[in-house]
Amino acid sequence: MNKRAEPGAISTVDLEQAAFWMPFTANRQFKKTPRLLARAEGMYYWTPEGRQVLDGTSGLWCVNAGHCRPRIVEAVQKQVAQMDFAPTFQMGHPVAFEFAERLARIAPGGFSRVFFTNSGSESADTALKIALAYHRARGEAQRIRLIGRQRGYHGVNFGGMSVGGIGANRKAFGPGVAAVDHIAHTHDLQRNAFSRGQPQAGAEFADDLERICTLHDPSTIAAVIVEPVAGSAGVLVPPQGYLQRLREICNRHGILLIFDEVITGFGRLGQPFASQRFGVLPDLFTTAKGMTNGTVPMGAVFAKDSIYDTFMDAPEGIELFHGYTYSGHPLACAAGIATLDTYAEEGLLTRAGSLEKIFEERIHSLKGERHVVDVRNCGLMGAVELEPRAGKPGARAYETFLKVFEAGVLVRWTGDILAFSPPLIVESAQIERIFDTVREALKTVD
Ligand code: PXG
Ligand code: PLP
Repeated sequence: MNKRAEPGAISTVDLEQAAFWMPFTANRQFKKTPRLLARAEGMYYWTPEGRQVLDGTSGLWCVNAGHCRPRIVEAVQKQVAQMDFAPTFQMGHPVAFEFAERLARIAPGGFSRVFFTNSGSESADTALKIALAYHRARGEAQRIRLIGRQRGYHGVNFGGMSVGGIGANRKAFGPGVAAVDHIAHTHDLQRNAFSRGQPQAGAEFADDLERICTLHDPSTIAAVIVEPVAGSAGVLVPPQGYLQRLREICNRHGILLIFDEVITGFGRLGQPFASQRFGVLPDLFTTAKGMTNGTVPMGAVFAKDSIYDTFMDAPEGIELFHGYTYSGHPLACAAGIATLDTYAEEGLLTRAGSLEKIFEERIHSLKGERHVVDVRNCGLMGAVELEPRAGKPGARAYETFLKVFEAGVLVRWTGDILAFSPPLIVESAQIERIFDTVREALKTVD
């Protein structure tokens, strides 16, 4: 930006020349008609002009306890003044050890090891690398194939992009990592439109993994990575029995199952993790986002004890040649501990369970509104899918998103889908307001 303005008072002229190359954004379009957020507290944002906006998306699926929670703010302030940074390669600091212990305590039994990263993307790449190195450590170095799922999102780094299944995120970037394949997604509007919670039909989508096993020889497959509920692709809830079946097939062939819990982790589905809600345990799972309530970037991979133990069975020395400068960053760990305290004090890791029925009633009340071809929900995650406008995919939902924002509610737009994931502190009147605002907007969108 050429001119320095007061914070929050950036003019449109400045923005059109802005240095900030924005992520996943139509830069030129945005910079002509920007939407800025300048302040946040609890369930709300405020624009630089002081307009209040109800947060229906937890920022970007991450601010699970609501914004600027005092305990977290204070913990970060205190930590930055005490020790800004310390290495975790061949050195350590107490707050990283403490946070890992606290995380292991809320994880499913048998997941007592935590590897720190700085984002969901890094968590995905870390989990894939642990899976490959694990098989190698056990003398199965031929297991090199990584299997993702159509419409999956595992971040934007090379590994996660490669197992990801959203075409637009891949097509500009070449072939990605070698030896990757994808199983079918589970979205089936014909059989499952307007399902409440887990759809009834479709456990057999898991059998697509058998097809891949036949194609490649299962003894060459290292891991399968899926989101328990797909988020980015528009809240695709697993059909009843699907995850169980995927687990069985992985067991049969010695394939590791990785759950990507970057969105589903930390209470989104009414339990700390989706594996606990669905009663299906993976071998590794990835997290980020809600781990620090979005305040300081951080992610983690949780490993089953037997996986960690396999690495520790090797001769003494560095067991895993992997890590980030900022793995276990003190500010992030301090934010994370205070986040877990806030979750515990307010019962937020299970609160989605008690709100789920209200959320389900309100979101499904949009059935029958113009353009709505599906409504789906699980925990405090939901989506409304619109009929695409002929020849203009995504345009109708984008216009709806803009109108909803103008009416003071932030929701998430992705293709022809609007997605909802409010902070877990949301009250029922606010849930009502989110969906009433969408209903009004839909009345005015062609
Ligand atoms: N895995 C999953 C399942 C995710 O949802 C990532 C990995 C990557 O995390 P990072 O922290 O590297 O962004 C994610 C992130 C959207 C949207 O439009 C979703 C995400 C991020 C940004 C936007 O729904 N998910
Ligand atoms: N590139 C260079 C030149 C580096 O020295 C490092 C880390 O030392 C990295 C990339 C990786 O950075 P990070 O550890 O923050 O992921």
